[in-house]
Amino acid sequence: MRKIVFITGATAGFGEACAYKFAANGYDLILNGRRTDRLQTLADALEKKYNVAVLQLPFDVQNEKAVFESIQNMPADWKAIDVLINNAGLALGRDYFEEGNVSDWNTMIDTNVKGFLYVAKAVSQLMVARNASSLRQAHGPTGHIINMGSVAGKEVYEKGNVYCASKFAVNAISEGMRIDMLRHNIKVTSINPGAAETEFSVVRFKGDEGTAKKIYDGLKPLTAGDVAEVIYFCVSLPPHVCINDLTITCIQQANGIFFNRDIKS
Ligand code: NDP
Ligand code: 8X3
Repeated sequence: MRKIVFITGATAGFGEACAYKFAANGYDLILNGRRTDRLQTLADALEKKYNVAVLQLPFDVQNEKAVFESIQNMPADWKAIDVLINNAGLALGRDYFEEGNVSDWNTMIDTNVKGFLYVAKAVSQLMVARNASSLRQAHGPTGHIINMGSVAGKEVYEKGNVYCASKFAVNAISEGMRIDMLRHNIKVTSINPGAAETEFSVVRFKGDEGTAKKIYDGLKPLTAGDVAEVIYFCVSLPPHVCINDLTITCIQQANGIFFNRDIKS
């Protein structure tokens, strides 16, 4: 039976690693991001290597109209989405609150909270519509939504203020979705990674690669592949089992605040 995964933020980091992991396991893929050149390169590579079908769906998750229109206008045979990986997001800046940049705050809230909500709503509506089919119900859950949280959504750290708030919001929305999706037989899993070396810190520090690298000083951080493995594990469990909330860090990180940077593991 055909399986479809929809991944936002697939042009880098966790999203790209998930695209490879799910393609390797036979999923057809709907891939989103803003950088269309990267989407094209990724789609070509996945189609060639794994013989899967890829639908490129470029949009900015901040653009409400683009999100809803793009998802509603997908070809009908792509609307039977099994898994949503609601991953697109970013941090911008790491400043004391009173020195924070309001434009950075707006972008983080518009992307990590509002964009995240638009995608979750548009895709969950499609999953709920499928739930009306008794044929699908006979095959177990009618959808699995993976929301990308963070350790930053579990504890607030110094200079994390608004980014942490956006991930606390993801956490609260995941809890709410999980309750409201119960009656639709849809799983909701919140994944909360700690430090992982992707493009995340380069974006956060606006291209300052030196500062971005310092974040991982003395650490062997998570890789995007580590996170993709865990996400795939959550999705591949039996139909009646749901991991609701999962925090994953490297061995040198206890939570959003405490690290042991002395050991090179
Ligand atoms: P990357 O910067 O490597 O990737 C971010 C992805 O999000 C890119 O594909 C980017 O694509 C996409 N994206 C960003 N803004 C938008 C937008 N407005 N519309 C559509 N796509 C967008 O970071 P990560 O892979 O590390 O981060 C992915 C998620 O994981 C984020 O939500 C982040 O907050 C979270 N996270 C990251 C951790 C880390 O330490 N790396 C730890 C915990 C959570 P494009 O630019 O092409 O649009
Ligand atoms: C990304 C992890 O610790 O930089 O969400 O906030 S952290």
